[in-house]
Amino acid sequence: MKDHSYLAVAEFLNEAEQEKREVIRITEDYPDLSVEESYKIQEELINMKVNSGHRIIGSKMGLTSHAKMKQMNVEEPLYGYIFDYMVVPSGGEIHMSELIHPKVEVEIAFILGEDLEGPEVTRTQVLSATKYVTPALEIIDSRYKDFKFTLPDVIADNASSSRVVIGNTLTSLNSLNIDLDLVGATLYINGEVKACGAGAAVLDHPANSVAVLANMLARKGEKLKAGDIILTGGITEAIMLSVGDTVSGQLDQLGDVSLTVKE
Ligand code: OOG
Ligand code: MG
Repeated sequence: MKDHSYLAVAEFLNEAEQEKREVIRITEDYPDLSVEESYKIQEELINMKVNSGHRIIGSKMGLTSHAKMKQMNVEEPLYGYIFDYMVVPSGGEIHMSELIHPKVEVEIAFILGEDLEGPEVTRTQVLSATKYVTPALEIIDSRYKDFKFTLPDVIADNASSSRVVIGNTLTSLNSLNIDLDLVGATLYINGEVKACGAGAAVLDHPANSVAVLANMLARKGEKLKAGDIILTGGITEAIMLSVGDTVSGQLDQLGDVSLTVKE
């Protein structure tokens, strides 16, 4: 792909999000698109959002659990960015009319108290730099037709990021009685259990996900900063949402997080 095409592809994906319309995969037109090139498209997309007045509040890892990798048929983790306009308060609403074909995931989010700079960040360093952990629901809304993509497609599309609900309870790690890999997570929709798992599903321990992120960001000279919110990735497969759904994510010792789907 030629350098000037990165911007054009980023514009195409940004418009798809704004117009709430699914589009064909970019690898249909660029079958040789590499992971490195797809992050360049993502960078253009992120700059475009920043230039239009949106603020980055954190980042996310995706495809960090086998359940997610299997569901999406992609075997490698990726990262993306979370913006202020994506945040919904716990107990709040998302609107189907603003989205394409949203799915929900239950995740463990980290809030950093110190910067983390790769390339050799370890799980132990992540844990000592972490101020709080909190339950989160991530609403992913791939801009691609039928929610189908390859790794470069989904990287360019800012890892399907769409909405994020952060729990109201912030827990410091030293007040937990169990390690985060043993934290059970259950996703309820309309009172029914739709998926469940444990923190260990995420790269053996959710803190590993933050370490991998810090180390990936180091490749382009970026670091994770104190105050950043980091979503570590869906513990279970993602579940399709419909108008009228009430969603609740419950995590051992971390508390609950919920949302309602409106028209
Ligand atoms: C890509 C984003 C995956 C996660 O938590 O694994 C993700 C997708 O499945 O659309 O956010
Ligand atoms: Mg996710």
